[in-house]
Amino acid sequence: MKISLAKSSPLSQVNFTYGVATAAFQIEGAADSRRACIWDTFCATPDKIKDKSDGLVACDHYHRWEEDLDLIESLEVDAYRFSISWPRVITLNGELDPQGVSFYIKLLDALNKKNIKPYVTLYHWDLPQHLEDNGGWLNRETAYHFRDYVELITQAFGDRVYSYSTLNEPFCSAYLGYELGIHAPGIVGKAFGKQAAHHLLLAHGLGMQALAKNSPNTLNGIVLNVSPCYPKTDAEEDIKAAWAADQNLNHWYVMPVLEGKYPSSIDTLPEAEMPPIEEGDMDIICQPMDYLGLNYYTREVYQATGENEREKWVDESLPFTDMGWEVYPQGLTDILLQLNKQYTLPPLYITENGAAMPDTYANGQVQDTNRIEYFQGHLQAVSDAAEKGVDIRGYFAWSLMDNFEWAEGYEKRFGIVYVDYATQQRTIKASGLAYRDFISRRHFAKSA
Ligand code: IFM
Repeated sequence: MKISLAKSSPLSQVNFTYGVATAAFQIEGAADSRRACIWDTFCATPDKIKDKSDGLVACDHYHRWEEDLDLIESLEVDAYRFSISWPRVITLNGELDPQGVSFYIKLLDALNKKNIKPYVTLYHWDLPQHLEDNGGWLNRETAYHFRDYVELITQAFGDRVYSYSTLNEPFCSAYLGYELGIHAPGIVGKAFGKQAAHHLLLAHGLGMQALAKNSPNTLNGIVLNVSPCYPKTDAEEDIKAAWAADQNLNHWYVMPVLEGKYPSSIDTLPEAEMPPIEEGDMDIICQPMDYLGLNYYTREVYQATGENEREKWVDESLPFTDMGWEVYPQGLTDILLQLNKQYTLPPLYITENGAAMPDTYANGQVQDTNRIEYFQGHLQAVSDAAEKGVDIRGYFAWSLMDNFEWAEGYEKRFGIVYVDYATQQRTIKASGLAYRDFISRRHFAKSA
C-alpha cells in the first residue's frame, strides 16, 4: 500500500519539509549518565505506569545514536525533530554538563553532515527532579531556570540547529501532570493545572527572548497539541460544553502566545483557580514566533452532563488506534481552518501526527497497513487545509521508532520503525517504507 497525494498538492512540493520526531526521555535511556527527572520518579512510584516500566534503558538511543541516524537517513526525510534532556545538559548548580552537551553536539554535527535539518525541542516533559523538589512548574522560578538553561544551551550549540521549539505540549505538562496527576509529577488539583500552565507559558516567553538574543537565525517557536472540539448534538448545552473544552485545550495556549491574553473563558474560573498572572507576564508570553508547531492525533466530541460539566463521547463506528483514539483526519483539516480563521498565524508545522497500532512482527516484517492508512488520511487532511490557504510548511511523523509511551509504558507502539526491546533491533515497518517512498517520489519529481 502506498501513500500518495496529488502532484499539485502544496505538500507535494519539494520545499515542503518532511521529518520524523522523537523525545529524549522516550528513547535515550542511559539514565545513569544524567541527573534524575520527574519521569524517573513517577516511573518508580507504584501503579503509575501500566506495564511497570521506566526510561532507564528505553531504546538505548544514547548508545545507538549513530545506527539510529543511519536509519533516519535511510528514510530520506528532510528533518529530524528530537528533544534535549534538560537534566542531561545542566548540572544541579545550573552549569553546562560537558558530557551531556557533547552527546547532542555529536548528534547535531552528524545530522548536519547528512543534510538532515535538526528541529530541537528544548522541553519535552522531563523536568529535572531537583527543580520539582522546589515546586516544579507550580513555582514561578522554574520559568527562569528554563530561561537560564536556554541561554546556556543555545550558546553551546552555536549554529548547529535549524529550528528550536521552547516547549512540547504545555497542555499535557500542566493538565495531565499537575491537574489530573496521570503524568509526572502526578499532582492533582484544578488550580494547580492553571498555575503550572501559566508558568510554562512564562517559560516559553522567556525562552523565546533568549532564543531571539542567542539564536536569531534559527526558526524559533512552540509546539502545541490541538484537537477540534465538537458538540455531540445541536443542543445548546452540548455546544457550550464543546466551547468550554475548546477554550481549555486549544485557546488557553494558542491565544496567550499569539495575542498575549487568555481566552474569555478565564472569566468563568472561580477565584481559586485563576492563574497567578503578574504584571508584564502576558507581554513576556507573547513573543514574535517564526512558526507554530501543532501536534494532532484525534478529535474530541463533548456532551453536557450538568451545569458546567461535560464528558467525552466517541463514535463507535469509527476506526480506533491502539490508544483508543478515534481515527478522524477531517478533524485536522477542521482545526487548521478554525485556527487560521481566528488568528493571524505564523507559518505552521505539523510537528507530530501518527498512531499507535497493535503491530505484529513476523518474518522480519511489520505489515502495519492501518498506520499507512492513518498517514494517508492525515496527510490528505493537511493538504486540504493547505489548499484552502493555510500556510503549512512541514509534517513530522510521530514517531521515528517505538518508544516509552509515558503512562502507557512500552505496550503502545507509535513507531514507523519497530523496536524489539529485548535485543534493541530496529526494523522499518511497512509504514516507514511507505513514508520513505512517498517522500522520495517527491524528491524524484524535483530532479525529473
Ligand atoms: O508520545 C507522545 C509524545 O511524547 C507527545 N505527543 C503525543 C505522543 C503520543 O501520545
